[in-house]
Amino acid sequence: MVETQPEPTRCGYVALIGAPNSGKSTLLNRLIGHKLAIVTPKAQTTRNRLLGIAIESATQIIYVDTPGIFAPRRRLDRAMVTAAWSGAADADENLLLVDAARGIDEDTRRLLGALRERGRRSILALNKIDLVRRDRLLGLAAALSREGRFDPIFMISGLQGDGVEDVKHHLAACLPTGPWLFPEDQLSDASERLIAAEVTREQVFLQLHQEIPYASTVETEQWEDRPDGSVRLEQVIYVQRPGQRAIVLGEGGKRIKSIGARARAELERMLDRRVHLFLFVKVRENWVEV
Ligand SMILES: Nc1nc2c(ncn2[C@@H]2O[C@H](COP(=O)(O)OP(=O)(O)OP(=O)(O)O)[C@@H](O)[C@H]2O)c(=O)[nH]1
Ligand SMILES: [Mg+2]
Repeated sequence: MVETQPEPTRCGYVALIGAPNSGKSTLLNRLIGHKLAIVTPKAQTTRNRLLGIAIESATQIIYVDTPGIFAPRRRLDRAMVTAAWSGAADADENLLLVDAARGIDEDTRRLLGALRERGRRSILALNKIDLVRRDRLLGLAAALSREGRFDPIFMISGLQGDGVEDVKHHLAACLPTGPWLFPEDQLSDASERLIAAEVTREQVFLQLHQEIPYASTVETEQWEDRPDGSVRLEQVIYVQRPGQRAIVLGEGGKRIKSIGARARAELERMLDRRVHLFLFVKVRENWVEV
């Protein structure tokens, strides 16, 4: 009789790093198979580290979505860059995303320099391949190989899913053996309250422009599970100045209604239950600088 040994479990952290807007949060959602992280066409959408946890055969893969790494100016920016680098330093593997349509821009160049200084090997994913021709991809992969230690190199579309399974299989095989660190059914370290606030912040990013998205934060202040199965949420959108409050409200409250309607629809989809959403806009000066 042959006794089969169960496959040893594996577990590890994989930091998604890259320039702002390179597609880290889109890829995180694709890897997890759920919408966890908010995604917008604007740079610097992600502000904090967010874990997305997935099981791939015997491996628990803990992905770390990070804010895009860029040259910090304001204090909030510096905190975001610190969050991004600390995510990368603690991780077992770094997965560098490069927007293949944009190529090696200034942000990516700075990031390549910083990775070289740290002397770390990274996995490279050329992302958004749905937007570029194959010959250009090969040229870009060759150029990046000269700039750092990348192994292996994947060509993916986080949005459409191409190549993402290959990334998962690679990670499942290469993370260290060891026990799983989170319960099997846990998807994230973020609370439902935080994710709900992020959904509203996503709408602020999508529906408002110029400085408003960067001058806003959203907090879920009340979360009430109702006996009929629905949930009642009160959230506050904090801005820095009274003029910004007026813009978020919009003429006759039109803008805030539209933000609330979209956020509510998205929350109902994510939570799979009815949502009553109450939004308030308050001025909290200088939150960026505290
Ligand atoms: N065409 C295409 N667009 C993509 C792909 N991945 C992401 N995007 C788009 O790129 C934009 C930025 O995506 P995000 O996932 O928010 O990028 P990010 O790297 O998390 O950005 P920050 O959090 O701001 O650093 C969004 O408009 C996405 O829809 C892709 O594979 N193909
Ligand atoms: Mg992001």
